[in-house]
Amino acid sequence: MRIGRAAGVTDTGRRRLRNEDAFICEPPLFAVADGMGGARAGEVAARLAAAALEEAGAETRGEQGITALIVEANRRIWDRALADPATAGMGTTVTAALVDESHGTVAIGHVGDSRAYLLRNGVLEQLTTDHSLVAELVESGVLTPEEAERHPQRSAITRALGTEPTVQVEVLTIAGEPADLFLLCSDGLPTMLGDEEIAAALDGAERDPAAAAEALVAAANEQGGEDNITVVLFELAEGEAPTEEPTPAELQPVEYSPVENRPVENRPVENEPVEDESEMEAPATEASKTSLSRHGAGPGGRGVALAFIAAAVVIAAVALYLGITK
Ligand SMILES: [Mn+2]
Repeated sequence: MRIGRAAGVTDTGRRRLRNEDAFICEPPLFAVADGMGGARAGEVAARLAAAALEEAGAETRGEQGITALIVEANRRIWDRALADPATAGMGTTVTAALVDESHGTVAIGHVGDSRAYLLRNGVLEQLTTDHSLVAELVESGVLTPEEAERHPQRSAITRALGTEPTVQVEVLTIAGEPADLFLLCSDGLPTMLGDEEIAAALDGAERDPAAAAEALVAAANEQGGEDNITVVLFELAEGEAPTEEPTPAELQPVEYSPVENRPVENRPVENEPVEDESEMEAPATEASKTSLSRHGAGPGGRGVALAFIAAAVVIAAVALYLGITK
């Protein structure tokens, strides 16, 4: 499994003066944060959360990894609020997804009422449960989901990042399937659009994340745009995450071949056996997909030496086979 296309958009909406949402769209990490607090504290909280999450390293994985990131974000916002009275009481939601391409899983962590959805086989499913007053009232049977949507306290959340010294993160893991389309969003989207309208916008954009993100924001604004609107979309795709080790079949070190008329290839010749799982980890950014490889950036010396030996063996075998050795 690998990450396909991805896109993120944030918009102030039509009623708010400022945008207190923030997002991350840096494969394999995706997140939405919806800040709150007086003055500009909401913006500060959301951006602190995003900055903390962006420090995820290649070793950050799974539910434990996403939880650690969110707990650290909470600590930073809490510390800042203590140190700076102008931001006292600030907080933010966060909904983050961390894709593990080698295992084909998506770990999702969340706090507050930003959401994660999954569109699979044409069916849109809400993956997260809001940490909100109305969600709890629906859970306990006091409100119907329809009543919750119109409730005046529908934006009151019961859990936030940065408002307490510790935070309880809710996590879940999805086993990904090819063509899965994940959507992370702040409450400014579902407040304005029902699930059917969200699914329709995704279909209308033919599931292209960039087009779908724009379509969702436009649709939410058409319905009134009462809040900041942020959407992050990413798709999963068939195939392996790009790695730096070519398969033996791809190993054709022709530049040393005595055989003429073979096409020259610039393929990496590194063929070190994979021992360390971390070497399989491919940074899944667009940049890394379009760049040739990380050739030479890894534990290169031994790999290159082994590759040359492998190349010599292949050349000798080819030469013997073709009967052109002296
Ligand atoms: Mn909001």
